[in-house]
Amino acid sequence: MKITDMRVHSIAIADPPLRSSYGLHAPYALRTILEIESEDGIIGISETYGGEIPARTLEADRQKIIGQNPYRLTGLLSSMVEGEGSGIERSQTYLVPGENPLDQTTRTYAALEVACLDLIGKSVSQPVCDLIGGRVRDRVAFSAYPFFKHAGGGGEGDDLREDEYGEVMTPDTLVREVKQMIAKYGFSSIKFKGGVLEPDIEIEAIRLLYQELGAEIPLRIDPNSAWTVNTSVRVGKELAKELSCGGYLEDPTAGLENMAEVRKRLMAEDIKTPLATNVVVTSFADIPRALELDAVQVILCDHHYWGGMRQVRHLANLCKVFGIGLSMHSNSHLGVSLMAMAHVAAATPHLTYACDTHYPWQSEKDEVVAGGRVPIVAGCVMIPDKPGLGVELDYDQLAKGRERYRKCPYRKRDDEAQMRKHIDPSWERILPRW
Ligand code: GKR
Ligand code: MG
Repeated sequence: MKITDMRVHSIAIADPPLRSSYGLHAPYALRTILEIESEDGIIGISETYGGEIPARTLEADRQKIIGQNPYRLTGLLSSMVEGEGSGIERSQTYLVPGENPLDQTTRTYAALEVACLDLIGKSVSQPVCDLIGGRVRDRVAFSAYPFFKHAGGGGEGDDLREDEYGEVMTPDTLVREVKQMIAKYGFSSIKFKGGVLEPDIEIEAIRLLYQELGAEIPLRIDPNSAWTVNTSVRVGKELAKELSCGGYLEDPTAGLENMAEVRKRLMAEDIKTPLATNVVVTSFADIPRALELDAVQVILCDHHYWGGMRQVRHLANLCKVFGIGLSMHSNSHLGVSLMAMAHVAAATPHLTYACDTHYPWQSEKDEVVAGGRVPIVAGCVMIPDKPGLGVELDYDQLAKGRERYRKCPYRKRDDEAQMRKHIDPSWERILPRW
């Protein structure tokens, strides 16, 4: 089989004004949809980070891709799989995911790998999860992902989306947001994006969630490195009960050494809440030091920047050997990414937590998957009995996404600039803030 064509689509999708320690989400999130087509007309697809650079980088590899055998392509390109650098320069501490040049090739490789696997799956009539090792589950659990947010549902001008959750800038409204998400999607664990308001307010939000939902719903909080070591230890102590029922404390502070210090001080108080990360461990090269320091007890994988689905399965094996938990990270995305996440999760035995997903924040109006949004039922995505990723593109919807991209002024994610534009002209991302 030979690849005869490749199409790279830059699209924009409406995104609500969500807050994190990085700043504020823009009215549109950017994504790239990749299609590769074989000589017999089968099309493999994938979705990755958006904007100018990811699309340009994929285009730059066109000559290496056209004419290749999709079974061999990722082997031929395997020098791209690790990206460059490690530690703080490679981490997501200072750069939002998808904007670090040091993992650009890893991300490009992952997008190509997923599209090749989809193409192969479609040509041999097998689901992707069964090509990468075989499924260990048919239903993949995801967690609710509540954010503090300003009023608005995303989009700009006459292209506004419905504001399903309204303004959410207090613990009470956050609980309301979570209950709405649970009622709609049936989630049975919660990852709360903190690092936005004073730590005491975020502590109150977690306590309220615990009080309202009970100990059966695991809770996680992720301030994206916004806290000092002392604040992280204080929050860890104050929320020892609430986070210990299957939850974790995700990236409370910046840097492996600081994470290790938080862990040491919590353990000294007999608080065993695991520390999780998608910020300080983003490549295999980060793992030895993280283990040596006992800085991290849960890694959030993400095939989009860990170098694809097969690298995530290697990561899972490594985590199992070293007694580290594995969860999954997410950024704003559509159904192609959701299905890829579900397939790799389905084929990963050592996945010890429900996966993150931003999917509830996106709107039907922007979905590019034929047939509309991928259902999340009882908090889970089902692996359909269909070949490849199990989804096809809706080309009308894709064209609308391209048109939105053409019209909008955004070409990369810059949450700090959005914060200054809409909320506070003097805002700067200060780490640690509290
Ligand atoms: O969407 O604002 C956001 C999140 O903060 C995202 O950028 C993070 O990558 O979801 C992420 C996380 O778990 O750190
Ligand atoms: Mg995180």
